[in-house]
Amino acid sequence: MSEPLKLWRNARLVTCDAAAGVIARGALTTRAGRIEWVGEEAALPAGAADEVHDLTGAWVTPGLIDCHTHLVFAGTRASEYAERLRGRSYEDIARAGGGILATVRAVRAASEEQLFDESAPRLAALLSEGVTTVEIKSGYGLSLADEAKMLRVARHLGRAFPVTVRTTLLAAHTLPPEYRGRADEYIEAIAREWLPQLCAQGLIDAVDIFCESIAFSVAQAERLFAAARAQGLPVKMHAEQLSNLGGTLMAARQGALSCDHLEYAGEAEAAALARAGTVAVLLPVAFYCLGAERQPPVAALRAHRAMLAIASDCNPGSAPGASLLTAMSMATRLFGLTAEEALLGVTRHAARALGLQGERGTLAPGQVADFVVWNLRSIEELGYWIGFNPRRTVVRAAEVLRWPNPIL
Ligand code: DI6
Ligand code: FE
Repeated sequence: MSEPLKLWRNARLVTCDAAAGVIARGALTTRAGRIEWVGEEAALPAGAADEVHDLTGAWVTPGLIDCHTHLVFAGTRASEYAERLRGRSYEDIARAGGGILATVRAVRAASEEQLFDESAPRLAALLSEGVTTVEIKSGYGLSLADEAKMLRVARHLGRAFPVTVRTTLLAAHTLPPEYRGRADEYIEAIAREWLPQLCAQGLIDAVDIFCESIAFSVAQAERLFAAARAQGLPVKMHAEQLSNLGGTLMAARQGALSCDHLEYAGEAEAAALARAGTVAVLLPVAFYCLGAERQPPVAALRAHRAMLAIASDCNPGSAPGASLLTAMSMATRLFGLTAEEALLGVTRHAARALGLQGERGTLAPGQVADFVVWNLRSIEELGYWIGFNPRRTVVRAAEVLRWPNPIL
């Protein structure tokens, strides 16, 4: 028996395909979890649907994509936040053995089950806002066993929740204490041993590195990227967050999927990202919580037509939060993005940042049928509400998720 044809009618579709692509009186059909047809309801192809959903004229967007999170972690770093409020810097705390290494100690001490239980509510919070795809990085294990543990938890979350999880190996997040003074050897261990083993276990979809004076150099990133390429894995970079080391220019040259943060990037980086089709991922929650002053070069990125994405960066240090809608609001208010840029930043461009543009991020025939029905009067309201959730219905692979969902 062939799969049922579902008709979703009476919708204001924001396809995010060409520009934002609004179809005021739209409809779409789905079959076997994919979109078959999208357009004006008046132009609907003839033929009876097996199931009809009247969306009552509501706004519909692609399922949201959070393309940069560190949401698997244990414990909190609220005491560091309090120290930063008193004036201590993020770098100073990191150099004194706190920061990322504080979370590494907590993650190493946690069982796989504890890690899952602590991380699940953060994922649930994102899902409740209409996130249907989320990237989750490792990077708080910093040993082969503990990185594998984090990645297994990420995969497990993807099976336990109605969401698509893409995992990223961020073993090169900071130097673990066992390798003090031996950063090149650490990168070599990841490149030669960890990457091939974790890849063979099906635990990684991409490779990331924190390129920064308190983390790793451009040359070390280049070495790691070569190893990723040898495994057929795409790369991305935490680049130019606290200073300009030149990571973005190298990553763009190597065709990275994305460069993320970018507060210290400038005109040259904007041009390089645009030329390479590397997505500029903006993380305004980290900017906000660090009390950062320097802004990513949004005007230059726009002028060069670089693709902009927005993500939550959910992590215990610089971005303690699990709200992509809040990140959208911050990207508009703090960084000056337009409502349309913000929407594309969590749909089409976020999909690109994960290499998923052929599957997700737009409402178009052939794409996975992940979409959100919103309680909104205008689509600008998406980057407008803070701490208020206008989600009505989430449809994942053409199935309606029921709320209250027992696992959300
Ligand atoms: N930049 C960030 O903002 C996060 N990682 C990174 O490289 C912060 C991670 C943390 O402080 O735990
Ligand atoms: Fe990050």
